[in-house]
Amino acid sequence: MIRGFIACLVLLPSLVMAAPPLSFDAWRTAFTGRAVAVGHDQAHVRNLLADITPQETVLERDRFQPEFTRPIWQYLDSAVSSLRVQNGKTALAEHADLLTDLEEKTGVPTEIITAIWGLESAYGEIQGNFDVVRALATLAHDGRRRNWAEGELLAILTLLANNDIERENLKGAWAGAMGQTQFLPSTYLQYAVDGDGDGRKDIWNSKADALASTANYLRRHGWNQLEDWGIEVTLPADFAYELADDTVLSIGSWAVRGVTPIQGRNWHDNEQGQAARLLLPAGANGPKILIGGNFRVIKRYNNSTAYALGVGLLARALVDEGGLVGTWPTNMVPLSRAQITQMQELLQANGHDPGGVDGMAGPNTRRALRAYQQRIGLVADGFASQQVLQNLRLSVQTE
Ligand SMILES: [Ca+2]
Repeated sequence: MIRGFIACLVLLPSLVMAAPPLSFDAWRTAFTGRAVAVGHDQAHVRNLLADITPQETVLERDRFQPEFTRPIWQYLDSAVSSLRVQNGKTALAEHADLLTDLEEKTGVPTEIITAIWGLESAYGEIQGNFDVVRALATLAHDGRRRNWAEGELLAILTLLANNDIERENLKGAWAGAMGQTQFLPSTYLQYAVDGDGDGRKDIWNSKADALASTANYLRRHGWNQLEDWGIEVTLPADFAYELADDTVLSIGSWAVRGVTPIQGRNWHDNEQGQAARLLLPAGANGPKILIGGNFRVIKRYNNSTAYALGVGLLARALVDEGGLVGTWPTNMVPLSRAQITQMQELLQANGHDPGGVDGMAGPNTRRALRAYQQRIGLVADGFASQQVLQNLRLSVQTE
């Protein structure tokens, strides 16, 4: 908490400079005009925003940038905690008929639907108590994400006009994710379905609606029932690590390069033609997983590798399939934002483009790291470690 507080203080000068140029009333008037211009009823828009005031808590959450990102193994400890597994097994058993029916209709396994339910809302128990209209109006007025937040408010106007839910039930998380599925309003409009057949799509109060909506979302984003989300593998000692992350190959081609399923099983014939990437969530010293299209589908729910891995591993735990065999390098000290920023600057100085300097080790930074590691003869796993930062610092000093 203290560290977060200091980070906020440090950020304050830039926030003051970025202060919204509009008063809240001026924004409300301008937005009402924009909503009416795209066909919404003026009285409805005015009524929706009549008693709304900005909410400071929402802005604090939006501006919070922790100095340290939690290592993926710590995230997974929480995502696949014994409590979440236990509650998930109970939920899976309790709603077996419903979930089996959804799997037959959509091809999405019962345990994947359940795992997403567990991570999004603790199986419906934690949906968020923010008034979604107020939260989105706050973000729209603030301006940093105005277009996005206004688009979500327009979706809410449509949702209310459709009589899908009462205004007072529009509760969710601080950034507008709603109900047991944690759908944004625009996602709701596109993907929510009526699972229990009562004519309404109530992702807040109806488990049948919520689970059917999640299954529908995954199916519509291309879930392939013939493939697993990921297969843990071992790599040969001389493996070309620069193939990690970006390169898509058939599993047959990975096999030719010595990539082998864990525990010595052979590749199945039906796996050979599947397209897959190699995921190294903690670099060469952590578990290695071939991921296919379904991993990408899970990331459409929440664009985070840790989240998708959490869903996949929780799903396996729910049906007692066991976790990863590879161990996490838990003794590694994660890089701070400041260190990642310095690493990105040093990559630039070495002629490798990290795609901007933002203190976050994203895909472009990992790609630049792999190129740098390959050039100087390190294992090119693209993992942002203290060791590679040290190498970069030395490379500058010696030039
Ligand atoms: Ca319903």
